[in-house]
Amino acid sequence: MKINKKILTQAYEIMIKIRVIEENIAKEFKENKILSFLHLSIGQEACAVGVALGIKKKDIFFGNHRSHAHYLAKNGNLSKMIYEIFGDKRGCCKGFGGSMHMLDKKVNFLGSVPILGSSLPIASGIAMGEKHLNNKRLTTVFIGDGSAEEGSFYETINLAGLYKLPLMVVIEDNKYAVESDNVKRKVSGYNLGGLVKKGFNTLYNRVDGQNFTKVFEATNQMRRDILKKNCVGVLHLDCLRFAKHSGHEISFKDQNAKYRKKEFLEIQKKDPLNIVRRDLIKLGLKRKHITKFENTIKKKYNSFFYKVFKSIKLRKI
Ligand SMILES: Cc1ncc(C[n+]2csc(CCOP(=O)(O)OP(=O)(O)O)c2C)c(N)n1
Ligand SMILES: [Mg+2]
Repeated sequence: MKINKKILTQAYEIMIKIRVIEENIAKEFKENKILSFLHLSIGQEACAVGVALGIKKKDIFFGNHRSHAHYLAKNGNLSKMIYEIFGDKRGCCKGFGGSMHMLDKKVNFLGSVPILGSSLPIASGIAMGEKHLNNKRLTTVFIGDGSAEEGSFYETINLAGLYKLPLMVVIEDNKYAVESDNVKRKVSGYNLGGLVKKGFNTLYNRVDGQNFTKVFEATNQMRRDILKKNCVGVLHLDCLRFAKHSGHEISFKDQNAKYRKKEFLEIQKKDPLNIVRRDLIKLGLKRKHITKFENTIKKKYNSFFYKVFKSIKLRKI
């Protein structure tokens, strides 16, 4: 499916929603209002939204430790996510899970699992069930580049490939596992695409994860190929996390991120929201209308967040 104004505007709204909600969550984390760890998706919104809009509503999602964007992109219940993060019993997991354990069956978001790599076999099991029920549903599982180094990744694409399961593994490659970069972690010449494509004879595509349109189109194509050819697919998205690995720090100043100082200035130039804005202009939307739209959406989700937040009775430690 080709991109059009309607899809791009919808994507822009969801991406702004994720950004605004996470910025507010970050503010409250700084004030010690959240008892669990916090991994923000800020900077990586185009991956979650591009994949979510590129599949079908009936398809299934699994997330990881950094899944606010996956949950919201799949249209998970926003108030229940906010309640969950703050440990309120009205949360999507009754407040027991927090930021890293979210689930919303109504929208087929079957869970975020923070133990790296562990969602892969769970997602394969679900994909096997779907195949036997002949539901023509795709199961998508998001992992990071660090998690793609876990044995479970290779076991999964082998076994799911053997059983021809309708499974798409999305790798959000932000180049870091905590503060350890790709180069330090891998043998020289490590070629993930080659391993997946040639080594495991698996469908593989690598695109710019900062660009919503590219992610959307690649997802759409991969979904069709997986269901038509009865095979597993790996979608490799190059992306940039603006936030610190864990915690509330988003800006360069706050972050004091020595491990990627030079790179961070470049990162800011690839804001996925700006890329969608630019594409909307290319499709003929007027700048002043886009600005008005942005302000309306920001206001809407800022007030939504604080309405829900104010109703929460925070737990005492
Ligand atoms: C099995 C396991 N080992 C270690 C951790 C601690 N841990 C949480 S996130 C993370 C880094 C993950 O990196 P990556 O998969 O690239 O995802 P990103 O955080 O970059 O999104 C680590 C080591 C964990 N959750 N599970
Ligand atoms: Mg990573």
